[in-house]
Amino acid sequence: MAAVSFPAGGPGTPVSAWIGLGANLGDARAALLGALDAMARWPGSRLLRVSSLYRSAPVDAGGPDYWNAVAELATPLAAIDLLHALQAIEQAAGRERPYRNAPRTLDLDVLLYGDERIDTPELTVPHPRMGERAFVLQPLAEIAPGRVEPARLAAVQSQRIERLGPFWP
Ligand code: PH2
Ligand code: MG
Ligand code: MG
Repeated sequence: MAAVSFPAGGPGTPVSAWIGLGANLGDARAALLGALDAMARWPGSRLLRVSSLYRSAPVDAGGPDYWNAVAELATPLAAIDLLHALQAIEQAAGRERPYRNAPRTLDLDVLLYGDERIDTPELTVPHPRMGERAFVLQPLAEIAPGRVEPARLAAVQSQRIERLGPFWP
């Protein structure tokens, strides 16, 4: 049976989820802002913190530089419902998936969901590659330093990333 992912307090209890935002096609900054705006409007959910906006070199991917950020969302959604709601925002932003790690108008990843570990065919949390990516670790460390091991951050220092400054609200 598929693992369920209700927060520790039971269904409907808000849990802090950390969402990775990225885009490198079209107006990436506008796409990230639009996604934050959409999440902030979900009934019962609240954006608690949003990192600065970062510009980063593509990692394991081609195409133009990415715009990246990380947001902390308090949400009553179960993890799988959160994933589906994020996918709906990606779709509305014109997301296409021609091949793995293709340039994209918008990518929204569940990085962390409280302290839960989730391993299903559709969703793995913590995000399996987040520990190797400066474009995740640096913005995450900015808003949730306790969730990033300093050694991990040090290990990705060679990846090019530039902090552009605050962009939300
Ligand atoms: N996302 C990827 C692959 N590579 N590189 C950067 N800099 N930023 C991303 O958001 C990113 C990436 C797959 O989701
Ligand atoms: Mg991604
Ligand atoms: Mg994704």
